[in-house]
Amino acid sequence: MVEWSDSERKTIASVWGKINVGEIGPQSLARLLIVYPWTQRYFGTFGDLSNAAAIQGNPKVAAHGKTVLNALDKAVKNLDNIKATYAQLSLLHFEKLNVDPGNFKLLANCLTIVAATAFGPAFTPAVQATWQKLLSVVVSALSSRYY
Ligand code: HEG
Repeated sequence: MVEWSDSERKTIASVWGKINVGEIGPQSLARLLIVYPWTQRYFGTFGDLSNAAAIQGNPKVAAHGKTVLNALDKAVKNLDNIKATYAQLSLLHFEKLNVDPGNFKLLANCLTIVAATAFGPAFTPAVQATWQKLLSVVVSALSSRYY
């Protein structure tokens, strides 16, 4: 069971309140597909992913990036129950989508870099520590139903 201090809870609420889901989501997914191009294999129906500009301008990438970030809202709202919150989503990624769970970590890295760029100096080491703790709990929950 993950423990959250009052200060971590406050940091998460404050950071999440300032996140623009429509920007951070699309940018993070685009970054994943550009920096780790083998992740493109899961998005065969998304159309043109042939270069960085195509990925960044692809409306399906943008829409799905938003979907992913909206799903993170559930973690923020259920900090004490993240594993159960993502049980079904974990099963879906395993059984139906066949996503290698190592990719969750890669997306978490991209989310951190995009958030750091958006927040600038406000993304202090303490904020980064809490943000990455949240993402590691999410990654672990999304991997938890793989068998
Ligand atoms: Mg996944 C669908 C969330 C990482 C590939 N992803 C979805 C959906 C959600 C979601 C909410 C829609 C589920 C539904 O239709 O019921 N994904 C989600 C989160 C994270 C994540 C929260 C990590 C933080 N996903 C992820 C990664 C990959 C991936 C790393 C592959 C590299 N997701 C994926 C694919 C789909 C979803 C291929 C189906 C997309 C579609 O066909 O529209």
